[in-house]
Amino acid sequence: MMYKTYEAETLQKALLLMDIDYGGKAKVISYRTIRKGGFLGLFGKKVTEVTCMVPSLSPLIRNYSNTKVSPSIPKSKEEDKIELIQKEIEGIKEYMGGILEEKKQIRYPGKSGGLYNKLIQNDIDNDLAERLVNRVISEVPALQIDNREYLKSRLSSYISTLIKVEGAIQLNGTGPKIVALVGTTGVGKTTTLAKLAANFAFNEKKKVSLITIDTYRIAAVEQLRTFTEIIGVPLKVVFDPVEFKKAIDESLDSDLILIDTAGRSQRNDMQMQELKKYFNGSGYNIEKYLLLGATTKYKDLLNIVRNFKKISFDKIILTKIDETMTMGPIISLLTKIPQALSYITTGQNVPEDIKEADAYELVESILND
Ligand SMILES: Nc1nc2c(ncn2[C@@H]2O[C@H](COP(=O)(O)OP(=O)(O)OP(=O)(O)O)[C@@H](O)[C@H]2O)c(=O)[nH]1
Ligand SMILES: [Mg+2]
Repeated sequence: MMYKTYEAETLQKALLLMDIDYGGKAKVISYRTIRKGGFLGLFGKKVTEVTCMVPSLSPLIRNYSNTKVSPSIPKSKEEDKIELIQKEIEGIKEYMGGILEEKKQIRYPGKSGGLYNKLIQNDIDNDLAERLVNRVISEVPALQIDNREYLKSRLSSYISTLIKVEGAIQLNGTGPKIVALVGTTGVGKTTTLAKLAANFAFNEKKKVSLITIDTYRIAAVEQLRTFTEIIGVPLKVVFDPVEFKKAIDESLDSDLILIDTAGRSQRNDMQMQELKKYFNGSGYNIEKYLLLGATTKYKDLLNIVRNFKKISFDKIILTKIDETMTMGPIISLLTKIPQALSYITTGQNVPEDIKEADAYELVESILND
């Protein structure tokens, strides 16, 4: 017998992972829910850790498990058949890949086919990838068509002209800057707000005030209250648009007023109207930052943006880039909208996991080998 630990967002998922590997042969010894990342135990991601006792070699170990199969276990007929089918599928894939490759070589001369592939591998929208590569081909001198570095630099500067990237929140100098974070549930609004508050208060030595209109979950409000007490920043919790306006009125001596909002489902029109009432009813000029998760699919990003247009957001913050390898979906989106990307969040740690967006870095992340 050996001990093994499984980690997942929920107990159910952790048990499922265990079951996939050991199919009922494992015995749970203990489990606990912990927070990873965050700030002094606040804002971290909840994960469940299950420790179990497992047989030293499981008869149920499958190919998709990370555990290695011992070569000494004899294969059954079924396993032989599966192996044969897998080999056939691999053969078909290779054949189809060859045909596609040949087609692309014809469509994209020289090294431009390779760059097109790179864009597609990084989940750049197909139409956009074609448009970008065709544009590069049309402008590149014939002698340079086999020069990958040259093509790459042309492509990189072309993409950079299509996307808008701006740096940090610009304070007004006179009077407070008012910034609200909006977005779908769980995208990272409160965590990002905490990062911004701590950075402006400590690094920039600015007077920061926080207002939250997310009063749906008591635990979330309490977490924010504890955080603001630790960093010495005032927090106002408001329940309606009248209180909201009053809270801003009372914070006008701040350099920066940060507003946390409740997660909005991208399909719920009522929630969007409610948010609008708060913002428009206040009479103040509020800069609205829409948070988008880096792991969100391109189509979903388009839908979220379409819905949040109703509150006419001003800028984008991209969250959780540490959870994905590809920046294609967000770059594709940024070529389609007028709003600029301002920050990128890179993890759960408050306040360090946030940085100003950089167009060059963003484009390089999809073109680099
Ligand atoms: N990996 C990673 N996790 C993050 C990042 N930002 C936030 N999170 C995690 O995402 C989860 C949700 O974050 P919140 O800040 O509560 O999200 P929210 O948008 O305020 O959620 P609601 O208020 O419920 O709508 C938490 O577990 C955070 O630790 C990030 O940049 N990377
Ligand atoms: Mg929140």
